[in-house]
Amino acid sequence: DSFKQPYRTAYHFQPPKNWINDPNGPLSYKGLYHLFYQYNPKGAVWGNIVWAHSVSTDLVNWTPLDPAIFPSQPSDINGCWSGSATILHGNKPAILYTGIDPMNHQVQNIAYPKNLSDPFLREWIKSPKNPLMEPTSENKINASSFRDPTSGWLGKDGNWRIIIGSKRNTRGIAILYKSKDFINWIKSKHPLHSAKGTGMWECPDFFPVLKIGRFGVDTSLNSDDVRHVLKVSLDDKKHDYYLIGTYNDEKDKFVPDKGFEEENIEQILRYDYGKYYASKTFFDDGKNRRILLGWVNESSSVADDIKKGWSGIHTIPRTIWLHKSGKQLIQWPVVEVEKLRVNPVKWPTKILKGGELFPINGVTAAQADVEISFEVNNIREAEVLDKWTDPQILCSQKGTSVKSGLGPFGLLVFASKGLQEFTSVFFRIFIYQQKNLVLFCSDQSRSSLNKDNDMTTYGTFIDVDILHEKLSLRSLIDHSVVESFGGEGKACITSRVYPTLAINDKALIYAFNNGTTNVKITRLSAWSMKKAQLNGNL
Ligand code: DQQ
Repeated sequence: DSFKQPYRTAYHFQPPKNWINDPNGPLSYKGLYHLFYQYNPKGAVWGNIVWAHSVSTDLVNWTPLDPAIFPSQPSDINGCWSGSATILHGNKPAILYTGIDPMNHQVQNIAYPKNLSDPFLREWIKSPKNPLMEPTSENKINASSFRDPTSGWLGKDGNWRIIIGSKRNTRGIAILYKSKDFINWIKSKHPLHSAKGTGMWECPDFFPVLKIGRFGVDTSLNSDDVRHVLKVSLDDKKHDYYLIGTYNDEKDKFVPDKGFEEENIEQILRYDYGKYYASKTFFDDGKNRRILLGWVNESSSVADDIKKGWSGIHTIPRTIWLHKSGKQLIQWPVVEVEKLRVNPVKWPTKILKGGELFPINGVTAAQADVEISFEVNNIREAEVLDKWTDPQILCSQKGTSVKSGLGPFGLLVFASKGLQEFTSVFFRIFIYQQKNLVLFCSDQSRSSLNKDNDMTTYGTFIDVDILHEKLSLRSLIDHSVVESFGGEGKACITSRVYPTLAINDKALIYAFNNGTTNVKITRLSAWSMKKAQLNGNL
């Protein structure tokens, strides 16, 4: 089976077959995690969208259930698109989602569990009052740009609030609605936030993060102890961007510290600088953490997706919190994924000379978790960068084979024995305006001999002070996905690759340094990963 399907993942979420996209309505209820997701029951391309449903006790092993929400009313007869769950008073979950009506208008609907004593929440019933929110000539909402309601949060006035993604011309908008009872919704005159030139805001997410510490907090909390995060999935860019700021709950306005309109879009933070979209968080009250889920599309051709019969996976759920600088979020795979680690391989401190390549032996290289840390001296050897350049462009111009004083150094993953194929995840150090600047790249350009794949290089700058901090990299490697965390979770890059030679037990992992100056590996820990119990993958 793995011979015919070398790209199926062993521990990244995916159903047995067909198309999947956005994670929807994640929630924790009576000791179970619920994941819903956009799913086409009829094929490996987008269409016929329903909410498929899986449950888990640990966010790693998943049990499939029947689809929870599927077209059944006029208000969703042409599709059940993305939405979110809210836990209402009395521990009652409710789901708001976008339905596509007979006129192909986007409207918002509600569904409730039929039986609250079923921890699996198998059956969902829809309100006869649906749609609860719709575009009208009065509210002037664009009927093809009105979707993806967030989880609700309670204001101090006792009213629920949600936002819905939209646009007016090219201005992206988070439309705000308020309700006393979660059924009757009133559109606010002013959006929670908007920004010109950003296009349609899909799958918005809005939540508080503690100023200090790693714990998550309830979505309704607003106090001096928190900042707020607004995430939007920009349809035009196909990336998830986030802003950190203040939520003024009297004016119902979000004011970002650095907004889209003040900054160049390349300067706005992203959850992930690779292939990653339509993410959503939820508060896990059992473990006091905020969990982020995201969709990773294929990089293969549609013809190949149809041939393999599936398309789309989700990332390993990530715990997120605010970095102590207050300037960015930190993301780290949920600790539960470490239960899959077996057969650890550890190295003593090792000098990696310029031009050296060491195989990391003893792990199943196509299904592994690798953590490596570097110490860099001789900072003066770093290349000088004269003018600011888009880091993704810098990563593709200065790929794995381009030497500099300091870097590239990092990991080669999915490498074939003769290096005909490899994906490389690396760092390169520059001096820019008298300071060190760390570039973090994922280079897919040599990942496969099959050139029908999208092999775009990804990259970002990463805010690590290499004089005082270690420069770390963790990669979760899983058959056709590499999910990399640089600088202890300061930046993430997820990529999809489809090697033709470096598959299953033919794959290798190396630590490499293609710069001219030595770097020191201060830590190398690698594990083979067991298969998770995934849907249909038991
Ligand atoms: N996917 C859903 C939409 C959403 C988009 C449709 C984002 O609700 O805007 O499958 O990937």
